[in-house]
Parts: sequence; structure tokens; C-alpha cells
Amino acid sequence: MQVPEAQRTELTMTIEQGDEMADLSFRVPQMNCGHCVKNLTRTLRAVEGIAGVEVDLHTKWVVVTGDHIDSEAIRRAVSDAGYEPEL
Ligand SMILES: [Cu+2]
Repeated sequence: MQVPEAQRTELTMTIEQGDEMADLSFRVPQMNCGHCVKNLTRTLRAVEGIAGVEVDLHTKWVVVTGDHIDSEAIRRAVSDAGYEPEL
């Protein structure tokens, strides 16, 4: 059975919580539907060093978790996906 993307993200974060994890949050005001959330989540999970991604469509806040978070790489990836991250 396929595990939905959102659950998989939660699972990853739970498993890795014991390690030295840092997180970074920023807003992406252009997000406006579930497609944006899926798209952004997939985009961010592909960025090296990122283990977990949480996206809140209502508040437009994104939280990424990982041990080597590179804000420049995140900015680039999100911009390439067509959004303007506020970070
Ligand atoms: Cu959308």
C-alpha cells in the first residue's frame, strides 16, 4: 500500500528527531491550493540536507527540518518552482 506524502513526511521527522536537527521557517505568499502544497513539499524534499517539510496553506508558512539546511539552496529551489519565498 502506498503511504501518502504527508504521512511519509511526518514519519521521517519522527524517526530523525533524536539527531541534531535544525529547522527553518519562511512564508510563501503565492501558495493558494493543495497543488501548491504538494509541489512545494516535493521541491523542498529534493533539496539536499532537508529531512522534513511542513506546509501550512492557511498561514502560508513552510517549516523545513534537517541537519544541513542551506537557505540559499532553498530559496533557489522554491524560486525555480515558481514561488517567491520570504527568507
Ligand atoms: Cu496552487
